[in-house]
Amino acid sequence: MSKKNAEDKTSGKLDKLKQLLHRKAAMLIVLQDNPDPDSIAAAVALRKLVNTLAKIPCTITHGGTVGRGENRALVRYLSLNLRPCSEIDFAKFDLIAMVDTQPGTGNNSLPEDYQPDIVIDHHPLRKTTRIIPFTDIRQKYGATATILLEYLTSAEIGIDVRLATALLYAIRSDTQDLGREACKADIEAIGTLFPLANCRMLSIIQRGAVPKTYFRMLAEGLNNAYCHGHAMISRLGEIDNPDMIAEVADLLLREDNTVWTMCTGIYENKLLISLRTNQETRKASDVIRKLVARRGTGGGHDTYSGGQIPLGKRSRTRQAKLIEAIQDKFLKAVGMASHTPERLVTIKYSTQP
Ligand SMILES: [Mn+2]
Repeated sequence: MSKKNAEDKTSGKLDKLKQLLHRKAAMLIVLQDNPDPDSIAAAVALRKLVNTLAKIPCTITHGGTVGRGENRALVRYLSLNLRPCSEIDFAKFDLIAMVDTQPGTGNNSLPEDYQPDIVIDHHPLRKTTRIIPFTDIRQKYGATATILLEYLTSAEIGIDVRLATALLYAIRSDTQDLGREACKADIEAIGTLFPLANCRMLSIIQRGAVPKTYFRMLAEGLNNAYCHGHAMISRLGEIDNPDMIAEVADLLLREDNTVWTMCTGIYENKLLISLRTNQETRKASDVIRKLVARRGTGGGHDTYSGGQIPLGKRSRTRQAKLIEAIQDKFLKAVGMASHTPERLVTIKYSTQP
């Protein structure tokens, strides 16, 4: 989409959005579970848009937890009061919006009997999203934050330093500094946001403090990593920070010969799966759907995706069997099933303080 087309599209959508906001009293913004910087920033931008256009108060909610140290630092910096979905009376809101996720993906906690009025996202359009009154799905965009920035610009709404910092961080983190699935609009957005943002704060957020468990899980992730040809698999077992599997999958993908990574972990009685790839022949979003087929839900982008499988009453042994089965499926899907696994690192605990 050219810049002019994108601008026309956004301004048309903005008019439609204004109509939808007319005479509404309260909006609920639903994020993905365990929200990442893109969903957090997109929500804050939508809140700003809705507050300014129609003076409608907004509540932002999500399931799961904000796990990653960087994301917690971002939430603190924004003085954001994120509410857990379990505390929300959904019937109280006459408008429900979803950003950076869509209904029925399995990665958000909007109850099934509620439907959003607004969905703004950059994940592939889902069939169930088509019936939503207001949608803006731009799969080519590297971040939902970029879409929201276009709305703010189109509505001529000023962007304060906190919002600019959050949006900048969102785009940089979703696109890994424009190296992953970024389009021209993301590059332009970064150009707009850089002079407005607090880059010192951004650096503080990115190097945010992490608890000791972070290093324990990281060590476990490395210790459990096995190379199967060009694919690498690791598992974390029971985790208290669901973002950790994405972090390990990202880290392992940096290995010279690795083109696919998978990391799993168990959180709130669900098996969580993160996939990463740096090749272009198979999409990570297709592979994850194959892995979770009939068992759970999954989705994502060309090069990164995630899925979840409810564990129900499975015993430990059956949980381990499930993980084995998922790993086998993964290796088959990426053509690495015939390789003998090799440990990535052997940690010798010989050095004593
Ligand atoms: Mn995103």
